[in-house]
Amino acid sequence: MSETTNPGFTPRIFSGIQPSGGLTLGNYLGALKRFAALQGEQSETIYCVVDMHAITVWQDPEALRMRTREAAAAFMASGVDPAQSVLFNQSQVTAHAELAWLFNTVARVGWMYRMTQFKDKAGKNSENASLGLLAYPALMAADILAYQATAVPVGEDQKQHLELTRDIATKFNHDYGVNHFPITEPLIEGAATRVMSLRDGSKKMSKSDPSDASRINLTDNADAIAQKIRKARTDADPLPGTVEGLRDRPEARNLINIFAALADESPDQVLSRFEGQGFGAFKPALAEVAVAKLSPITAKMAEFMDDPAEIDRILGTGAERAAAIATPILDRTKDIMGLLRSRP
Ligand code: AQP
Repeated sequence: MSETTNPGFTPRIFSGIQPSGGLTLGNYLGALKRFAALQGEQSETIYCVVDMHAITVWQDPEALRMRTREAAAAFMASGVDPAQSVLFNQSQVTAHAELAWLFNTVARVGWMYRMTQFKDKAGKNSENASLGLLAYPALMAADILAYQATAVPVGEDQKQHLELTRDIATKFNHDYGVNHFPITEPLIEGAATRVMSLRDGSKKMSKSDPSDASRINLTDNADAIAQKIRKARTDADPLPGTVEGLRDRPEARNLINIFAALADESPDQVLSRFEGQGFGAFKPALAEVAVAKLSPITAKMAEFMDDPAEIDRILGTGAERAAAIATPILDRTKDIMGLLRSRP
């Protein structure tokens, strides 16, 4: 797909996750699970713990370092192999910040104010939000375009930011009369591209939601997973036979989608098995499949976390490899823009 959309560009996949809290089932199904699946296909895969995005909202420094390692552990426990993919944390490759500045001069202020994530996170007091929170999508565009990535696997919530990345690439190419940046394709696939909160079917499951009961963390043990699913908000009706019957039942639809994504089935296949049954029967089955899929990941994450020095080494080596790809692309961007480079 990316070859036809972006002729002349090496097929390359980039994606990242913020270490702004412990990772959730939403991060797993919307992103991590697919990162591993995309390895070894025709494209190069580059995966990043985006710690500079996390600091757009205040983070405790020691906790941020620990969560950066924990996110890297989650990537590897989900099947990302640092020998096959480039795995690193964003702040170790300075090209991201430099390119983000260049993109701050290309992107328009109005584009940033339209981003729903900014509106949600800044809330009513947006004047008091960090400037970084507003400019976040320019850094995200830099993350992607520093590698001239042709495709980005993400959850549904990141679609608007991806469109802005495409707008920045288009405007840059147009303003400077070049074909320097590809028009990156979003890869939003699977039954659970938008996992919702277990407490409110209209809100996405999020690592920074104040309610721990709203999400399943990748570090939760089997009892915690089963308890959160037992307490998940639902309705009193039995399950229908097809997804059309879930149209006005967001909480029920969410649990069916989660089951389908975990079991690698379609939502209709899941419903055909549970048609006519209530949540008293469905929830224990969901808890079982969730524990079966997530427990091995949780256990592997803990093993990686037993050796933080090794995680640091892997991220450092990954950063070297990432910088080797990004630096020439950044240099060429500076040349195109007329920024003098004469440092030996
Ligand atoms: N609920 C979700 N369903 C499907 N995919 C999701 N992703 C996040 N939440 C869900 C996907 O995970 C990747 C990494 O996201 P992120 O951590 O960079 O930022 P986010 O989307 O803002 O995630 P959170 O958990 O909501 O973080 P906080 O609470 O810090 O804002 C992305 O591909 C995203 O689509």
